[in-house]
Formats: sequence, C-alpha cells, structure tokens
Amino acid sequence: MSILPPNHWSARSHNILAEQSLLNRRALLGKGAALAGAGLGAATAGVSGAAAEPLKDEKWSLEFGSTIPAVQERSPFEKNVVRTLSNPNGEMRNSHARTQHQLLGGTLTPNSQFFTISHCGVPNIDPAKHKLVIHGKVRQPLEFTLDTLARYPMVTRTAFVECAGNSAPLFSNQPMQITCGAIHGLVSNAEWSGVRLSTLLEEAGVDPTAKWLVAEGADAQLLTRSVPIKKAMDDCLIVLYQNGERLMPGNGYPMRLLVPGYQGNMNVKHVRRIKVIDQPAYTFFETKNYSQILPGGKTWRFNFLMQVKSFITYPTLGHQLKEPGFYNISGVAYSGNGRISKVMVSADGGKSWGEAALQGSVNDKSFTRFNMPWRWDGQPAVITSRAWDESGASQPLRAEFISARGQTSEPVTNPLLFPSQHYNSLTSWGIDSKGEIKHVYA
Ligand SMILES: Nc1nc2c(c(=O)[nH]1)N[C@H]1C(S)=C(S)[C@@H](COP(=O)(O)O)O[C@H]1N2
Ligand SMILES: [Mo]
Repeated sequence: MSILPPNHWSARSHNILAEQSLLNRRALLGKGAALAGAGLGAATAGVSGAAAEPLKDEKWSLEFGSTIPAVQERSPFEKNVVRTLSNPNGEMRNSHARTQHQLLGGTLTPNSQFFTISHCGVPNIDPAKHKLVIHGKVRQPLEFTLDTLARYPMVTRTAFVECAGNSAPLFSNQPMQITCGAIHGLVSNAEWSGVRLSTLLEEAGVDPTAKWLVAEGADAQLLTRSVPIKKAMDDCLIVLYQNGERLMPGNGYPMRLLVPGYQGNMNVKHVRRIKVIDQPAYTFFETKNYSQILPGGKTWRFNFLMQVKSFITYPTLGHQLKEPGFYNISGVAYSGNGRISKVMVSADGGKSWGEAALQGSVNDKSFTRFNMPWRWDGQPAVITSRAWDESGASQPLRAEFISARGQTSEPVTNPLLFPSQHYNSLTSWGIDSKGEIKHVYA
C-alpha cells in the first residue's frame, strides 16, 4: 500500500501513516486487485458467507405490490428518520427542528428533513396574496407577486443554510453524549431555484449612496436583517423552489431570501420587503440575538460569514461497529468562503491524518461529502475530520479555538440552550473495543 504524502502542519504524520489504519484513498479508486492488496476484499467488510447463498423469495417478490400514490411517501421502514424538535408540544415560542445527519447520505438534504428555525411558528401563507416590495433608496419602487417573479430569468444553485447557533453543544466543557444531528442539525443543504436579487435591484435602480438593505419576513415576528448591497448584488437569490419543489412552509414558503454562506438568520423566510438603506438597520437579530459575546465581554459588530467546518456523519454515536474490518468514514464539509479544497481524517485522535476523497462535484458554499476508507483493528480509536477551503482557511484545532472563543465552566445539560455561536472547530468520536461510539474531545 502506498503512503500518503507528509502533511506540512504535522511533522509526525509521515512516520505514523505507514502503520496506522487509514487507507490511502487511491487504493479505493483502483481496481479490485488494488482493493484486495489494501486488505479491502469483501471478507474484510463483512459481506461474505451467507450473503452469497441462493436468494430466498420473500412475500414481496411473489405478489403484486400496492398502487402508486400521487405523492410519494418513504418506506414505512424509514419512519425513524425524522427531525428532532426543540418544542414538541408546540408552545408559542421559537422552535427548532434539527436534521439528523447521521441517518442521511449524499449532500442534498431532503425537504422533509431540512432543518427549520421559526421564531414565531410556521405561517400559513396564501401564495396568491403574498407580495414582495423593493423600496427605499431606489429610483423606482417595485412590487412582485409569485406570478410576476416567475417571468424573470431563473437560476439554480446549491447552498447550505446554517444557523449561527449550530454546533453550540461543542462549547460545553464536557462532551455531551448526543447524536451528530443533535450537535450539528442546524445546518442543511439544498438546491435552490429563484431570481437573482441583483436582477430585481437593478430594475429598481439602487441609489449609488445606498450600501445596505434590510429584508423583512411576513411571519408574525416580522424578522428583519441587514445585508450589505455588495453581497446582495453578488450571489443573493429570491428563492421559489427547494430541491425542485416549492419551498416548504418551514423553509420560507412562498419565497425566501438566500444569502449563501452567511448566518442562517439573514436568510429571511417568507420575505415580503426589501428596503434599500444607507447604513445597517441594527435590528434585534443583529444586535441582541446572534451577536457573539467574546471572552472579556466584547462583541463583534457583525460576524456574518459561516466559517469552514466538517463533521463525520458515519460512524457516530448511535451507530455500532459490529466487528473489526473495513469501514467507510463519511461526513460533510462546507464553507461560507467558497469551495472545500481538502478534508483530512484521523483515526487516532489527531496524531496522524490521511486525506479524504471528496465525492462528486465540489460546489461553492455547499455541502461536500468526504469519504475515508478505514480498517478498524478492534482497538479503541478516535475519529475526527478537519476541512480546508479555497480561501486557505481551515478548521481551528479545538485547543486553539477554545482559547480564543471560550467554553462553559459547567457541563451543558440542555443542548437547546446556546452557550455561544459560530463553533467551527473539530468534532471527534471515540470508539471502544466493543465498537460502541461516544462523543469525545480529542
Ligand atoms: N421570516 C423568518 N425568517 C427566518 C426565521 C424566522 O423565524 N422567520 N428564522 C431564521 C433563522 S434563526 C435561521 S437559522 C434560518 C433557518 O432557515 P430554515 O428554517 O429554512 O432552515 O432562517 C431565518 N429566517
Ligand atoms: Mo438561526
């Protein structure tokens, strides 16, 4: 088996890689012989033996199936793949539904599983009555309906949306024993289709002195956020479709603002007003909520960008390794700066690292799935991932991050209370000799 090149940031790594258990990704890209050479034959992944016996015809192979429904539903066997709710009793307060990434694959979050944060419940908006107005420092105020917007050139792109409070359980001084989705479930990724905000702003004619806009949603909160005009002209969209169908009510039906790579909260759902202004509006959600208080009591004025992050989705807490052998460590990486350039994976708590394979197309400000073949020898292991983006930024190591940003003095018991925001350091999972998985700090 060939050895990965040494990593410039870890002088020790090239000595250890020869012995350690991460398998060179090139081994997996090769032929079957290469797989066998790397110890990746079928037997090592537990698929030999009984699976090769002649197949038995089950009931479903012998009878006519059910009629096809007009709208598809998932297999009833998948009923446990659900978002977890912060407000299951539906009290009149803010509510979160978290994506359980450890139960999903690929890069696009299905609409039924896309996370939702609604500060004031999910409004029931009649699309025929919904209007979007653009006004303020413009030559000509404009008013749009769903029908008039549909006549504009439409674009499609993928993008993640991530709440600034995502991953906040990792600010706890003790690792909380919760799933990957309980930690990182306030980020999801979709293909969005809509009209470029720049197209609409150009039609309205933005006053050259205007530097900001403030967007307002139509739910009872009337959530408002300021967005720099520069960002609005660059890649913001008024989105009408999510993964090919109309937006989900919980994700902004019938139209939302998409601000790729910026704090989730700025992606105003049910958007009904865009007012062009000459300075930020300093609204509740950009001064009180979502302002990061730093150790020492200072805050940043604004901290819009969601920095590079990655997390392993398989195997993680809730999965169980049944026997030693081959496993595919898999996860997602994304960055508000642009594309992911590299993901490194460690199976020994960060002592040595191997470069993961990036799966499929690597899109701007979108989930990229990474894979790292790994042979588990049955001994305790700690798996973790670290991502880099095309701007050169990387996830800070935990010690570095905590010294800059702080952690709680007591263990956090309720993951729904956000002790802090914008966590983008590493997530690690400890595997014991029985193959049981725990959340750990490496
Ligand atoms: N109108 C409106 N827009 C909103 C919100 C809201 O409650 N109302 N929540 C915000 C927050 S806090 C986040 S993180 C994102 C979440 O987007 P999603 O619910 O589509 O995942 O929407 C933002 N936009
Ligand atoms: Mo949020």
